[in-house]
Amino acid sequence: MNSKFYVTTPIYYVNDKPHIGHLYTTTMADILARYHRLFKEDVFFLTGTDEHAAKVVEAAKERGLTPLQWADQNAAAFAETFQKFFITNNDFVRTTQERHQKKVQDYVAKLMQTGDVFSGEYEGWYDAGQEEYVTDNKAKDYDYKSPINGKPLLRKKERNYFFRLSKYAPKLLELLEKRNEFDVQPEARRNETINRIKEGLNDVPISRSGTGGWGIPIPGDPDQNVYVWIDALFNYLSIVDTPQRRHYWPADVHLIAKDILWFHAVIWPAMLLALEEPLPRVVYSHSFWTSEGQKMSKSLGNFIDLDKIEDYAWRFGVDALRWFLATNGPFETMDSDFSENKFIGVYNSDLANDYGNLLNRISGLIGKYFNGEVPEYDTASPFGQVIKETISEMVERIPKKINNLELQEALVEMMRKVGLLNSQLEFQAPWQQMKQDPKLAATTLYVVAEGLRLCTVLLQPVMPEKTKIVLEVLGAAGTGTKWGELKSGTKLKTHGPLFPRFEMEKQ
Ligand code: ME8
Repeated sequence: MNSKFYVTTPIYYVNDKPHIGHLYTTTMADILARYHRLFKEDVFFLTGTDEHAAKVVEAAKERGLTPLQWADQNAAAFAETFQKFFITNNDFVRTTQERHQKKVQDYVAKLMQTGDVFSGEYEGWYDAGQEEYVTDNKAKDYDYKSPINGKPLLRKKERNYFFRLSKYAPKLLELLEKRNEFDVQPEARRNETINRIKEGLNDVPISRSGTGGWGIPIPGDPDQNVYVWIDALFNYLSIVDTPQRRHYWPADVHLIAKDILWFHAVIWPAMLLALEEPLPRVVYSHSFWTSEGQKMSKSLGNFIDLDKIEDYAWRFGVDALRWFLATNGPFETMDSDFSENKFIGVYNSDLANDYGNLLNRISGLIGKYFNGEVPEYDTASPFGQVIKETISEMVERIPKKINNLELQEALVEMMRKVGLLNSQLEFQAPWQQMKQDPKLAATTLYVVAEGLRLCTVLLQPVMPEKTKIVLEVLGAAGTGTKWGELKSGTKLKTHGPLFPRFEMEKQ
């Protein structure tokens, strides 16, 4: 078997339906998974829902439902949304599933045995909305209010089980310096993590009491439940901790956003060290979408919720939305703004004018001058050789970029090549060449069509639906990444406009 690739997304809270942020991380993970499948790797892609939060109990109560009924509805909304957006996850974990709960109890029991989990008492400032204690210094900075929802922080004292996080600080620092076993990316997030560890790590509570039975009981102490964050982090391991799937561990990429860096870059690897498990190779933490220039918020009315996402997909197609998210999203350390104008701009320039138009022109010209059949190609043609070289170089570079998680750069490069093919077509002007040298015109059209095919093969992970159409038009379904797989003599299929230009007036 080829090498394996295991990619995860955060598991999302089920207190509400999915929004653009959830779809974004999951789409990026899907694109990575699809690339690794294209490169013939054994891929496992996991997403799912985090269900034992106290806010699920509250939201369910407001609606007269049990927590599980409410979780069922929203978990289904996540799963259905992901299907609609062509997400190819191999499994969907729900933390209320028995397969997960049992494993979590095993892991906690093991840590109790080794002494890395111990019983104690904790007092501190608690942010109930985030289900998180904040340090005394932070609480003061926040003026004893939640930075997320503005509600007062609670002074809370509880008997808890603690995880001996402090013990693992030196090892974590060493690993983060070495970067060959475990890494946090991008660089700015790694530095942030290192600085935070250097400030000193306290042992952390990993259980809660008084959750009304909603959660996973601590083994041997049913009054206490496993803290929802610890429960959730374990999903990455629990779901592959079976004889058939064990080989996928450790994860190759945990894709998350910056809001949950602490848990993934510090707590999680320390727990894995305590369990004597190998660590994930990379925790990749992207930034945030804002909307129409502001932080997304329901009260501001700029929240990109499921209805809005579906509206975009309906007007422009799922592939167009995937393309926009993938190329204009906050994958690096800067936040990105989602605005309708920007979306339409990207749609028209990349998809209508560049990609869709190239297919139109190629099929139109081959239709007009070569009876719709892919013409013969003179391999000695200098123009052909130049195009072959640039496209082949791109084909070689893309897997490296994908492996290095330079996803946006890879996609931008592909679309630039599509642009180059368009301008070369214009420059070569096969409609003129036809008059003097039809063989030259044939080569021009073959070479540009083959370039389009190769770009399309590599664009499949981002736009699975439209690229399928393009490959079918070119009679090249199932072809690979070698130059020359487009067969002369193939009859092109007819097609409608791939991405019709969107005129603002049409709205
Ligand atoms: O934190 N821009 O779940 P969650 C980009 N259950 N991505 C965004 C975003 C935005 N504006 N808003 C959310 C939790 N996200 C826990 C995780 S994992 C063991 C437990 C995405 O429903 C991003 O991936 O609040 C972020 O990390 C995640 O949704 C948080 O989802």
